[in-house]
Amino acid sequence: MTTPSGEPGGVTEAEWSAAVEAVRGLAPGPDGDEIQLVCHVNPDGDALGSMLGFALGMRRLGFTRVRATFPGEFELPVPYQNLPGLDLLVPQDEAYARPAIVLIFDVAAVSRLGDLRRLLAAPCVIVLDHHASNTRFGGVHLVDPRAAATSMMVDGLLGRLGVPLDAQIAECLYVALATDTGSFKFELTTPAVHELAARLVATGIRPGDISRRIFDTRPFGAMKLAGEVLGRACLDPTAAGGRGMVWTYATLADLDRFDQRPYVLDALIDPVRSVAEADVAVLVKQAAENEWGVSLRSKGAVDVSKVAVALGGGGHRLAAGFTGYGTPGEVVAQVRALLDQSLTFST
Ligand SMILES: [Mn+2]
Repeated sequence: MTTPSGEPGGVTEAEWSAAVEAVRGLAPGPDGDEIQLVCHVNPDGDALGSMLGFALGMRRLGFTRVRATFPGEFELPVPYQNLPGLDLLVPQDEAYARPAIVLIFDVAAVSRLGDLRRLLAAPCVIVLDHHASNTRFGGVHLVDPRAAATSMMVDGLLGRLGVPLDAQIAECLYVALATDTGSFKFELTTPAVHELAARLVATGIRPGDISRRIFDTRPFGAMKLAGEVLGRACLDPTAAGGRGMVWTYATLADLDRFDQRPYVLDALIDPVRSVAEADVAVLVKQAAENEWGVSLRSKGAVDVSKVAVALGGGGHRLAAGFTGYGTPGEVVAQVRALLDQSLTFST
């Protein structure tokens, strides 16, 4: 048996069986067990797509008491406002009080659950994730750091539960897979990723329409905002032992000036990380006064998950994040100080 990454290891057969048996032990129907799904704060395409795809799968199995939620303000980025299964999504204060089972999607650490960490008291907690920094909280761990997206773990579990992929489930899982692989460009884009994508597309979903909606549609103001944020980028060629770092920042005042929501900033890490003169790219996004959400990317010389974990966050070797405090300059200085210690090879 292989894992979703297509290689042996990762998730054991005992863990898959524990998850399957936990779900099969639940009572379906309108008087059945309450099933609570949760993903991380500020949910991205993988978190939402994986969670909603699984929620729809549970409905197909006859479970009617299924709710999905995430911590914090109940606001979805515009590109995800057409996902199938959104009727199963509720604000965090409408999550079940005492669900029989909790399934957690794309969450590497309890800090990403906010007030919903109370759900960890449920009798059964299953964690589906692919972050190398996963702290192995919860009861059953379907965690494979070599999987490109949490949606691959969802596909593995739905398959073992006998749920066929239909177009609605497939659209959710495709959005998850396409966003976490950067449209099938990142290093974990394995044969298993394309094999799953092939099965998803075979259900009749339209990848062109989905990609246009998710990746290639933004308000005019978002484009103008991007111009300003990219225009103030700084290049530090001596950082990371001479491999270089490029960084920029965006404030809440920037968002206000162009009347934009925070999600429009997420895509800006891509032009920043394309800079040839820098291995490391940093995007510092204001969350509150003196509080910043920091995105880190590496081309390979630096393990940015080490930097993120050292600063209280997490992620993957080439893509990670953390919450920073102070001014953008102070936050970037903290990153810079850790970069030399996080080089993955030296020349
Ligand atoms: Mn993910």
